[in-house]
Amino acid sequence: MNHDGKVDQLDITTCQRWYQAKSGDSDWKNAADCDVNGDNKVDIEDMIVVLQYMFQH
Ligand SMILES: [Ca+2]
Repeated sequence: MNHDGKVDQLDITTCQRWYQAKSGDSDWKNAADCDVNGDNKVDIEDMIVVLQYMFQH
């Protein structure tokens, strides 16, 4: 998410900043990194995916 090659607490923090951003927002280009499931919005589902990823690795 922050392009350091791993998922960690910093990514959670970054994505919380973009929480509820969606495709079409002026800053979507940045927020899109946090749309990990690719449904064109950043919501709780993306947070869950990130959290699961973090705990699995
Ligand atoms: Ca999403």
